[in-house]
Amino acid sequence: MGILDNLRQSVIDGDMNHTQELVEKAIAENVPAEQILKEGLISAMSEVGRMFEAGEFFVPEMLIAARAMKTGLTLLRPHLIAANVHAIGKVIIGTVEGDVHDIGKNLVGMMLEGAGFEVIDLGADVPPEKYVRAVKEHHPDLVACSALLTTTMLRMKDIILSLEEAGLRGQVKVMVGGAPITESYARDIGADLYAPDAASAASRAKELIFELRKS
Ligand code: B1M
Repeated sequence: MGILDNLRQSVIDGDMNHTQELVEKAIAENVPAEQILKEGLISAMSEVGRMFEAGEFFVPEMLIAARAMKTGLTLLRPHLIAANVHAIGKVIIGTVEGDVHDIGKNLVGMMLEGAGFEVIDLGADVPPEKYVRAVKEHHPDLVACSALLTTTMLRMKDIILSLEEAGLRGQVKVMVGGAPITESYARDIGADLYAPDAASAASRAKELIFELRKS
């Protein structure tokens, strides 16, 4: 097996130390940063997403793999910047106001990073004005909102309304998710995208971005 196959497997196995060693080795051997990203880290996370959807992986395994991926990405990031490698899109993510649950949101953020997105994490308990400010500052392609409570899921609609009021709604797509959210709720509040879990959040966001780039 080549170094990138080993790297891919170490991320799938969630072996942070080995991932770190292999990224360092690949950089030292002058493997292009973009190739390390695509064939090592992104390829691993898309396999992790597939395994999760197939019921072969559960949340803990996915979290551990995502952490290994993040370690590798942190080491690789300066080399990607130096090589002028761009992310496939930019996402602002947060858990809505009044809600402190952030484990699912963090996992969604990590899977999006693993799919090649730049992710700006606003944290938890994020009021609509903070999303609006972040959209003005960072110009993302996607605003991703997570909610875990039936009481706080209502705040998602406020975020969409605030983006409309600020004249920003046409510039960004909105993705919503979290345990109480359904496809029909997402449609009712005017969101563009819904995903039931972190793996599909990454794959659906990627599909949407490719559709947008085509049109
Ligand atoms: Co809370 N809590 N909690 N809690 N808590 C739930 C959500 C609850 C279902 C437990 C229960 O009663 N059975 C219940 C909600 C009931 C309801 O509204 N229907 C509940 C409650 C009531 C509360 C409090 C009100 C309790 C109290 O104080 N009386 C309180 C609220 C605090 C607040 O937010 N203001 C509270 C507090 C907490 C803790 C702080 C103790 C802790 C959170 C710690 C943290 O996140 N840092 C906590 C926890 C851990 C849970 C449970 C046990 C686990 C949540 C979790 O992390 N799951 C939860 C019960 C449960 O879910 N079994 C519960 C793992 C995580 C990976 O899954 O977040 O669902 P999840 O994310 C998934 C998908 O939903 C999806 O992808 C993820 C991974 O595949 N997803 C997205 C999530 N966001 C997405 C965004 C997307 C797309 C997909 O696109 C943008």
